Amino acid sequence: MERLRICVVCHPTQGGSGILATELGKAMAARGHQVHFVSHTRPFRLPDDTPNVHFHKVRISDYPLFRYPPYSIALAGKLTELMQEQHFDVLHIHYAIPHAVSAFLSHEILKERAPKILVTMHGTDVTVVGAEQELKAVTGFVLGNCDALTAVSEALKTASVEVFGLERAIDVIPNFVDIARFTPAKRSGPGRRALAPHGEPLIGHMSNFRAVKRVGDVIDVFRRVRATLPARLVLIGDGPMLSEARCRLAEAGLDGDVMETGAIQNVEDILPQLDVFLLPSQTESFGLAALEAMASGVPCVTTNAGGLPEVIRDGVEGYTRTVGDTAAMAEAVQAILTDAALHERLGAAARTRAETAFALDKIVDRYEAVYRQLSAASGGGAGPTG
Ligand code: GMT
Repeated sequence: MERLRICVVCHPTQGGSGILATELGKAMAARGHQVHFVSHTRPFRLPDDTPNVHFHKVRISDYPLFRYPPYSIALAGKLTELMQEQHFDVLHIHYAIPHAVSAFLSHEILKERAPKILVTMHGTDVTVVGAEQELKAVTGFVLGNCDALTAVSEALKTASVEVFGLERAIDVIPNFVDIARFTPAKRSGPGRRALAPHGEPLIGHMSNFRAVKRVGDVIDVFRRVRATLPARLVLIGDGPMLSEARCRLAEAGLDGDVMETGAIQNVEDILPQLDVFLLPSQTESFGLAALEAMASGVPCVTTNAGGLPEVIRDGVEGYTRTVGDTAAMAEAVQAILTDAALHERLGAAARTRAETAFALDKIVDRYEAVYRQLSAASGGGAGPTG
């Protein structure tokens, strides 16, 4: 099959949209396609030496007149320049804001010389930021006018129609996980002892520690569980709410029972050591972090917000509870930690669900099919223009 030239735009930070974009790009590169990432910083999970992968940095003006550097315009300029020199078959935009606007602008400049644009909506680009009054009209316009549009869950598709009034095809392509990399086989005695020297049960949370993750609820659930059990908390990642979480843990006298990993690359070594994964988010279009825990054989306790119930079925692979109901979430965590048979059943079901519904190859096939359709629709690539 013909190799594709794919241009990917994403946020490079530890957020799920950037991680999904990076893992998808790497998977496409492993299939022999040429993948060009464009962002202001090299994406978090993108090693320097990946074959078939290229990184293009967007430089941002720091002219003192600008209180807010014009990143959207710089990105549009970079895309315009790249599309003129490269033979891209498709431009894949992850997270609508501001990337889809920049892509639209560069497409307007180059017209038929530009490749077709696929936009993948990830979550708060629709449910939080995209819904802000100042951003809504422009975001809705570009989502309505890109060549193909995908959402990572049915819940996000529904939200995008409600927020923007979209009347167009939206394909739901769920997120995926590499089930060879995230696996219960990596659970080990030394790995667990490094986190729980006295063999205590391990409760974990992984996120970019933004307000939407309700990190305070992670602490409150942990506090409730600790009132009856000698558990330890593992916090994976970094972000604005982490310092507040530390204060809350210290106030509760639990700061000695916590292990912080910071923003690490090898989360696949930590997740399998956990006994429960906690994700009490206010809103979550999908919950990629929970899926990585599930593939690692770890039962999840989450809220039932957004697309989480499409990933974790209540009582099957874990438990989903109402946003803010920390008492119910703590009860679910305690049940899992005190009943070995339940823990084993939920953990095995979580792994099976990751394998059957969200394994990398099947989902990457679906994106590749969209890329090929778009490439064919633009005549098999926009071609270098010189
Ligand atoms: O929407 C966001 O908050 C940004 C994004 C990110 O970069 O962290 O997260 C979203 O995209 C992930 C990948 O598709 C999903 O797994 C997350 O559920 C989603 N976050 C939210 O909806 C809060």
